[in-house]
Amino acid sequence: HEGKPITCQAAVAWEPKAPLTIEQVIVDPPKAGEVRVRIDFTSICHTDAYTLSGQDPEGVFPCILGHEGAGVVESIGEGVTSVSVGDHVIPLYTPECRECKFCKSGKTNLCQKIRDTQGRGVMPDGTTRFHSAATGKPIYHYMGTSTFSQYTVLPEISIAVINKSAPLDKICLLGCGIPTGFGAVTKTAKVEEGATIAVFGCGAIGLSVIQGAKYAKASKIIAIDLNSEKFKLAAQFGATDFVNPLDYPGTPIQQVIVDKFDGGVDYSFECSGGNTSVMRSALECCHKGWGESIIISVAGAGQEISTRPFMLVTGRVWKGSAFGGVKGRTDLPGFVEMYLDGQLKVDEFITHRMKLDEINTGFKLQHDGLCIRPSVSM
Ligand code: AHE
Ligand code: ZN
Ligand code: ZN
Repeated sequence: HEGKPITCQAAVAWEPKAPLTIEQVIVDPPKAGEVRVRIDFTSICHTDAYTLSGQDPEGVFPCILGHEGAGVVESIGEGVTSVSVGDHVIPLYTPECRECKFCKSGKTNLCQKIRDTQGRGVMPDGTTRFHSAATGKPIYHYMGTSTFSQYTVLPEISIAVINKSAPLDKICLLGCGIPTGFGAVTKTAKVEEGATIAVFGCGAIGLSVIQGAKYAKASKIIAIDLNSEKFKLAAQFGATDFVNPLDYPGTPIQQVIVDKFDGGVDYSFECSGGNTSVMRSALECCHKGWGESIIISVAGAGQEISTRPFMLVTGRVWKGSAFGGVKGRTDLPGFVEMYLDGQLKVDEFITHRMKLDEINTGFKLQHDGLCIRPSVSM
């Protein structure tokens, strides 16, 4: 059947640093291999703010941001077989084509099938499905997802089909933050029972790391943050020890961790929101001979990390992780089941609720230390 364009509301980022404007956009029907999804809920991740700030070298404007959402399939394009109308879905900014060199390697979740076009804000055929209703001007996609629109179009390989009984206002968070932290522990680091871990930053990603470390039965989970108010939530998620670097003026935090915790941790996770000196501390607080540090957060264009090579020569390992090493179509339905079985905290991340037309408030709240994630109703 031939689909028609849909006119709906979206939050449009016309230029870097400017507030998003809520306006009518036209969303074209899905072409071959594509799916149009009605987004019911979205959240906001720091990466949306990062791109809006102008720091993202891949940022293209005007665009519709948003990559942590959930919704229902409205229509499918020609040749789509793995997704049906009415399916409940989570958009994937890391697709899973199952046929590219990366997907077949068994070593990474970083499918590269459509990475080029996704990074340029267009669909795999090089065109956009979004236009301004007022002027007809094309609007670019973002991270292949653009969840700040009531309807969005995604490649079939960028969709995880999930259990229909899961509440979309909650599990929209499984689009980025929760799997990113949890997977960094269980898939990237493969933390084993009894290991000690340190988490730098107790935002949504840090809390997910803590949750993953508890799940993996780590023996010590050290939460590190400059805002001690965050330790209460960190404790609820399973952190066992708490360190505020402000309590140790003049001593590098890596030294504090090495001294206090028997030579350092087995694994550290950097969830600082892109601070490269924290990345260095996270590496250097690892135990000599075997400690591994996982970089999770995104640093701005031109930023670099450094350490003394001696740190690596003497057995520490520096790694990174995107979307927690999670293969979205294969693994995300399982995260939803874990949540439904009461084995994965999700509700506890939601500190605020708002409507799409209040989304700029959601961005402002990110600077409030006690906002973890908003659930935004479309
Ligand atoms: N365009 C950015 C890329 C930033 C980046 O590294 N993004 C992460 C996801 S952040 C989720 O909140 C990622 O998955 N990267 C893998 C990839 O292929 O981009 C920049 O800085 O250039
Ligand atoms: Zn994100
Ligand atoms: Zn692939």
